Amino acid sequence: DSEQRRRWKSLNRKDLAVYFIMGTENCRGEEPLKVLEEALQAGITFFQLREKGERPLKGEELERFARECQSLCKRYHVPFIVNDDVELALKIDADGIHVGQDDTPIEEIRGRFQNKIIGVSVHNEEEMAKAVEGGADYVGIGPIYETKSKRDAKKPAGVTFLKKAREMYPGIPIVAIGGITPMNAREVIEAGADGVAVISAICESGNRQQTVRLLKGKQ
Ligand code: TZP
Ligand code: MG
Repeated sequence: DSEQRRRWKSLNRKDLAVYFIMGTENCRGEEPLKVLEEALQAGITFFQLREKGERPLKGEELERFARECQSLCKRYHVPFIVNDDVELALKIDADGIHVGQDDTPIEEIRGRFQNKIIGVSVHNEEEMAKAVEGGADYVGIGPIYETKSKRDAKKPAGVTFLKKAREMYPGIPIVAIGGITPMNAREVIEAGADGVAVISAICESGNRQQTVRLLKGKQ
């Protein structure tokens, strides 16, 4: 419907080109804010704070860190999205929230995120339909390839469902995730993704400028 279309329009599909996801556990001893700033300088177009793992920041510490990430993102005009944590996202006025299938259902959050971006992870047609009908602004599809960054990740799915999702929903912004690197980014874009969501490709890169450039499909 028209309301749906307006929301899709407000999120520019190009904005998803290089969607960086990070939490303190992904930075392997490097200063997380330095990793984020280098990624921003390199030209990431979207950022999601995903604080997980054995010793995640919590409470005030998490809030302080989230606000620091947020102000860096603001400086570079990059949307700042919070993974899972609805209350944190609202408290600090993040640009949006990303939820998986085991998180708060979209119907429960839509009303509280009227003017914010809602992303949903989907793995099949049924989840996709629910997300789109529920008002998701974009969907994440994956893991496409083998990933070591998500403990409970499903088996790599390849691009089959991604292609199908693009055919079924020509207008919805789609980001592909899971094991994406400069070597295989082209395959997922050709399959219909608007962009690539990565953790390790950027966190573990020795040259973030070059990695981001390559993820954008440039030489
Ligand atoms: N969801 C599906 S795969 C994944 C998430 C959060 C991890 C992606 O990390 P990487 O290092 O880019 O494979
Ligand atoms: Mg989740």
